[in-house]
Amino acid sequence: MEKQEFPHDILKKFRLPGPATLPTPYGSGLVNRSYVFSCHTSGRDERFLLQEINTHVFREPEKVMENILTISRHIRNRHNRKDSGEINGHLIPELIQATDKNYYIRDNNNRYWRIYRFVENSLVLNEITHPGQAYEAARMFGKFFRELADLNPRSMHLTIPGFHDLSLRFARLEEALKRDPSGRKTTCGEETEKAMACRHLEKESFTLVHEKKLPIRITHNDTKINNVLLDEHTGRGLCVIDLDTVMPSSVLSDFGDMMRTFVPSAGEEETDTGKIMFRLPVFESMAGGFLSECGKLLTSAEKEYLVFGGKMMTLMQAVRFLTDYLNGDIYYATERPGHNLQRARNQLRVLELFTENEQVMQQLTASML
Ligand code: GN1
Ligand code: MG
Repeated sequence: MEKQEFPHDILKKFRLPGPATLPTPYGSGLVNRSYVFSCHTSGRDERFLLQEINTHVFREPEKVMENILTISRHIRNRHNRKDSGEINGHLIPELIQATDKNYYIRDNNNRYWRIYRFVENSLVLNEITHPGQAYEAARMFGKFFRELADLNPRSMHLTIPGFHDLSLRFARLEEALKRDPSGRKTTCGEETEKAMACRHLEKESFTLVHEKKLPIRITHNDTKINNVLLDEHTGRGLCVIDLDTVMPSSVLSDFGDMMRTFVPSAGEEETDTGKIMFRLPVFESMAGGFLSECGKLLTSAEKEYLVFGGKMMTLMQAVRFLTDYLNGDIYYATERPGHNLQRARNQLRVLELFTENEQVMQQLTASML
């Protein structure tokens, strides 16, 4: 992402409660850019999160915002009906309305902005250090999944077509290898070979989709550990964030991305693959937390393929990082040469660990259902 100057007048286009401070960069997302600022109102400061939507990734930002509003309204209506005060009433963060009544603005340079109310007293983890965190975080994603289970997937836009389609991701990798636009193909032979050796997973996932074995649900599609907020004092789940990719997919997307980011002892930025260990207790807590909320809802095929989902999502992420490396780092934010290749290596190692430990995970999930 190229650096652009920050437009100072955009805050005026939102219905904020008072004069705002200058937004400063915040967070570590690989796609959107975020800033935090505060407003002074009734003798205290309230914080907000300003985000610029990456329109290179989200080609139709209006549809992304429509999806977020659809699920926000659905969740709010459900809560009003049941009067469930759980999780302090907010499972997802609150959007601030713009003066034109939309919940985003488009500035003069065609850049899209939105503002969320900041979730205070919250903690973002980049890595799980304790199984209890895995339980709580996964419970939140399970709750999110359950809350959306009675909303028609057809009411949602497919904002990134083929987002979790492993066949499409492999096709893009092959295209990048063929074009080799940055002349890097010879530097990633081993990683390419490793990824290609796992293509049986692609065939399996193709069959799953093709034979419609798994129901289409509304899923989060980015259930990384740092996309859930925990209460900084109690450690209880507070809020699910990063709702841009909420769209129709299968449960494999959400269970799989949790498994990919929760279970390894080191995160996707770890450069020393020797430090990545498989953590069964974390897997157990994660699966327990997720299933405690939505286990009853899942079909037997969904349950059977949960662990496969973890392998599929990890391979997909390896393929995506590798493809971006070959393409010259145009999708993911990178900080150094070879960054995406290192990430791909990391993910390939995680996949190896998952394959080695597949049976025990499968037994564990079966015993929970
Ligand atoms: C991106 O925006 P962020 O950093 O949460 C990506 C995910 C990947 C993830 C890898 C829209 O998520 O799909 O899993 O990076 N989001 C998009 O860390 O491509
Ligand atoms: Mg994201």
